[in-house]
Amino acid sequence: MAPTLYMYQASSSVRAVLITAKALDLKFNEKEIDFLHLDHLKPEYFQLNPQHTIPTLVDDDFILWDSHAIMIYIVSKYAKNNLLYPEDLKKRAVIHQRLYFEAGVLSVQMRNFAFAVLYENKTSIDQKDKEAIHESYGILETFLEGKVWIAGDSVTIADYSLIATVSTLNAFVSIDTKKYRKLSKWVLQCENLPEYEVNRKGLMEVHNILKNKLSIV
Ligand SMILES: N[C@@H](CCC(=O)N[C@@H](CS)C(=O)NCC(=O)O)C(=O)O
Repeated sequence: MAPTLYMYQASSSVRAVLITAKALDLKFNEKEIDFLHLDHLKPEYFQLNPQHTIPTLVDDDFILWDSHAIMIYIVSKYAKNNLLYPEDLKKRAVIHQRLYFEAGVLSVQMRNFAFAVLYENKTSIDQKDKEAIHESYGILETFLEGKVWIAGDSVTIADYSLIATVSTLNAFVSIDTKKYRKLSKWVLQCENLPEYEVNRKGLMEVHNILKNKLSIV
């Protein structure tokens, strides 16, 4: 039976998992959670995931949340080869470092401004939030030093995780294409991947949701 994914298209964490699944040709039984109406805070969802984050995966009797953990799980279980998540110790270590950067830095920066706009009625992105995002763009630029993709010379789940968030941040705090040439090129490369297609709908959704509240976009 196909695994079930509890999801909300606009979420970058969800989109990272959807891009990975698309690359694996894996179909989910998709269950949309109405995030804006706080369905993720309902008792039924708490029972599934006490941390009440989206996405959550249910594969038979196995329940897993956190996009990074889900991506590693589906790639380990369903990939026909190890290209997206190489077994080589050092390659894998770099992928993990990039995933932790997404989890611990980038997605926190995105959450800071998105929540301020959604729940604190801010109509512009705070200067300090913008500066933090620009600093992250600079760090991502260094990740790409001497590399074609974010963790090496071929596409991995680190690209999928990061592009879902970077594409969202870029819609609100533009990447300076002259300053961050490698990063800009990498974004284009990702956009040209066939699996990137599934990022577009949710990206448009989050853009529309936040754009209506922001006076500057
Ligand atoms: N590290 C988690 C973050 C997931 C996350 O925070 N998702 C947001 C939606 S984009 C969420 O569920 N927020 C609701 C909450 O934290 O209550 C992941 O990668 O899955």
